[in-house]
Amino acid sequence: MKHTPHLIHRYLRSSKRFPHVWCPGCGIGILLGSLVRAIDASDYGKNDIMLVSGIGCSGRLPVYLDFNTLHTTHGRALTFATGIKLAKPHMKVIVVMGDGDAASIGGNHLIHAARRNIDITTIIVNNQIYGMTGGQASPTTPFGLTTSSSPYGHLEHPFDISRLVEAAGAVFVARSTVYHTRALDKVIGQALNKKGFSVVEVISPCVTHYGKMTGMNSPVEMMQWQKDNAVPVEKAGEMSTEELQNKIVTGVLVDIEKPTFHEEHARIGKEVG
Ligand SMILES: Cc1ncc(C[n+]2csc(CCOP(=O)(O)OP(=O)(O)O)c2C)c(N)n1
Ligand code: SF4
Repeated sequence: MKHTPHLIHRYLRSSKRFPHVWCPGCGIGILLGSLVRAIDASDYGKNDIMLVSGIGCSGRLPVYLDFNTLHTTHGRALTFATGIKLAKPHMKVIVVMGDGDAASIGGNHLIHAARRNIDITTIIVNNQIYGMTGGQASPTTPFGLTTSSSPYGHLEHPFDISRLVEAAGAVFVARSTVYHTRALDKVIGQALNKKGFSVVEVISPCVTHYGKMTGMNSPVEMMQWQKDNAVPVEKAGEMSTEELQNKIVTGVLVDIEKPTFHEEHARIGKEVG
């Protein structure tokens, strides 16, 4: 790690933006720590980074971090980020979204950014619920769960976000929980160093809504749930579909090479002059 002043002073807008809005026991602050450590360990300086978010509890994250930041509209973070990357290709563009932001209203942008293989690192904070607006079902909410918007049980089946972006063409896909913090630091670092569309799905506890609705009434219980149910991808390969029910498969799920949008664009530019 570089010899820098303490990370809090170096990367947080401590004097301007705190106290933060997150509930006690929320996982988003742990992710913030992982992101800062991964950036600090990388070759990117503060001014190389453009951090973009939409709206939601997770969307608040760039508000607290002292990079070039943009807090955009719900579901549209990737569209702003794509524009920034096209205008400033030298910048490291990082997007942070909630599962609703990324896979519901922003789902179309997510799959097309992956298909396009634009060089953006996307962090999706999957707490399996709409946190900010009071616990409505999202595209990752389990079937049958009672939520604010499904008082008789959720009628829809959830997306597997990592598999969705893999199918759409992302070149790097990893999943971690916030409980496994060191592993999370590592996969974020790997995603930052990957050229092309990289995604880290972060399983994060929303204690206030998801915890309440699933009967996990404390941050400790939610952390225990992550600890007990995470299965490294290598081990998952030896398990049956039944054994993997309700498990969280973690680690690097996809790591492939493919030309990025910019590389193809530059190639055509040379060819046509
Ligand atoms: C266009 C638009 N539609 C709806 C909303 C209301 N809204 C704000 S945040 C949010 C969902 C938040 O859930 P998620 O994206 O999963 O993030 P979390 O709060 O759980 O981190 C919604 C529906 C909005 N702000 N803008
Ligand atoms: S509502 Fe949920 S996701 Fe939002 S800050 Fe509170 S615990 Fe975190």
